[in-house]
Amino acid sequence: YGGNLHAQQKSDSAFIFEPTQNPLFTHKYTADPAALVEGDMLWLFSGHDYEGGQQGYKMKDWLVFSTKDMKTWEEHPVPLKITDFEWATSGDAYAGHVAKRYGKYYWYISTNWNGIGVAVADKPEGPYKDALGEPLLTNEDCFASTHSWTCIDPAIFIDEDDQPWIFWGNGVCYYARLKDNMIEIEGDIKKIDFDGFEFTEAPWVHKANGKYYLTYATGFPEKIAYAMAEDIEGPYEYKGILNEIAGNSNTNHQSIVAFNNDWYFIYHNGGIQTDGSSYSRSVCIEKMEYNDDGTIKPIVMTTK
Ligand code: FUB
Repeated sequence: YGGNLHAQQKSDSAFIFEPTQNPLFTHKYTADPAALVEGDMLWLFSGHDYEGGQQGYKMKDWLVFSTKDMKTWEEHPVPLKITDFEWATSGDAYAGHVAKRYGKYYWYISTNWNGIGVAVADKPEGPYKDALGEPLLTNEDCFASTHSWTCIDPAIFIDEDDQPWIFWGNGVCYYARLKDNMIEIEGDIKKIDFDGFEFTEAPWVHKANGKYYLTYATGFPEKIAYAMAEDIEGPYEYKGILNEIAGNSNTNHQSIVAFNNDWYFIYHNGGIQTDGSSYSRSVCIEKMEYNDDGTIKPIVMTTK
C-alpha cells in the first residue's frame, strides 16, 4: 500500500486508510462511486478496475469503504462479485447504487448485455445476495434499444413521500417507480425528455431546497452536466456542465450526498492511471456548493 495512504490492517481483510489527497485510494483502482449516508457514517460503494491490462470496462467485483469524518476510511472485505449473479453471463461489473429500505440494503448493479440486477444484505458492508435470481431490468425494458450497454447505471432516489424511484440508461435516461419491496418495478417505464441536450449515462438524482437535481454524464469523453426540476418526473431544465472531462478517463460518474453539514461531489478520474488505457480509474471527492438561486457552483477537480 503506497501513494498517499497510511494504511493499517485491521483484520485479515479490512484496512484503515488516511488519504491526504485525490485520488482517494491509490492501492486499487476504483470507479463509479455511489455514496450512502447513514447516521454518522458515509458508505462508499464503488466499481473496481483491476491491475494488469483490464480490457475495456470489464470489471469483476465491487468494493465498499466507510468513513465517519472523511479523513479516516475503512475498506471492508469484497462485498459483491459479478459471479454472484448467475444470470450475468457477460461477466461485467458495471456501475451500481446502494439504497436502504426498512433495515435492508439493496445494491442495484449493472452489467453489459444482461441488464440491471439487485442484491440484498442486512448490513451495508454485506454480504450481499442476488435478490431475484434474474435481472430487474433488461434491454427489452428499454424499448429494445440496440446497444448492449443500454440498460446500465441504476440510480435510486427515495422521495420525501417515501416513494422509491429508479433512474438508469445509456443514450436514453429511463426511470420508473419501484414497489415498496424495492425489487419490483411499479407501473410504466418512462424516459426523461432532455429537450435538446445530450444524455450519455450515469444519472444521479438528489433533492435540495425542494428542487430535484438530475446530474448525468454527457458527451464522450464525458463531462458531468445537470438539470433541475420542480417535480421528479420533470420537466428538467438544463443548467450546464458541473465537472469537466476527468483527466485521463473517458468516463466520469458522480454521486452527490450531504454529510456532516457539507455537500460532496464524488466522482472518478484517471489520476493514477499510467498505461493510457482509460480503464484504470480512481475515485475522488470534492466539496459542492449551491448558489443562492439553487444552481450548483462548478466543481473544480483538485488533488487535495
Ligand atoms: O464502469 C463501467 C461504466 O463506465 C459505467 O457503468 C459507466 O457509468 C461508466 O463509468
